[in-house]
Amino acid sequence: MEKEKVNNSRDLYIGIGSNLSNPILQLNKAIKFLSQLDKLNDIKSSSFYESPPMGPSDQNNYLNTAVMFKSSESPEDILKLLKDIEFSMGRKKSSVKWSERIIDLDIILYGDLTYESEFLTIPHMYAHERAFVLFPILDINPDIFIPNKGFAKDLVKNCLYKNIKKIEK
Ligand code: PH2
Ligand code: MG
Ligand code: MG
Repeated sequence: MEKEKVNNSRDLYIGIGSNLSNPILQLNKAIKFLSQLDKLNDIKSSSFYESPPMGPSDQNNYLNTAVMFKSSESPEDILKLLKDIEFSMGRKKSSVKWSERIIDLDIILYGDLTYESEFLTIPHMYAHERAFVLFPILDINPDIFIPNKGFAKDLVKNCLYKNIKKIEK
């Protein structure tokens, strides 16, 4: 049983974003929460990046980062864990698409898995076209491949929202 679990483990990449209440603090807090989930393996994290908001422009710039750790949980269980962390960090529901948020935790990639349900699509539906997702995951793994899309290092050349800069953590 235990052996099966180990064999099933995949590299889980989570994208993290915030544009409210001291985003540097919020990203660090989210990384800490995620590190606590990952009891066995080291969590890898990327640099922090600042970019203008995609979506309504009457909101602050975003900070984005990504983490990677090995997991063998089901996609839906991971989604639930992420939602729980978002809730405990004070994320409020909004009816406005792409509105400001204290924390956003998205499953970007889960090894070579492709998964689709009513609630969740893996790889993340738009990861391949967003600089604020691609730059962080490339920091962690320059050879990262997005199933059905291509190598992130190639995708980043033609992606959207390229007005992005690395910042000090
Ligand atoms: N996330 C959004 C909406 N807009 N803009 C940037 N720059 N970075 C984000 O992570 C982001 C966004 C909703 O998830
Ligand atoms: Mg998001
Ligand atoms: Mg989200």
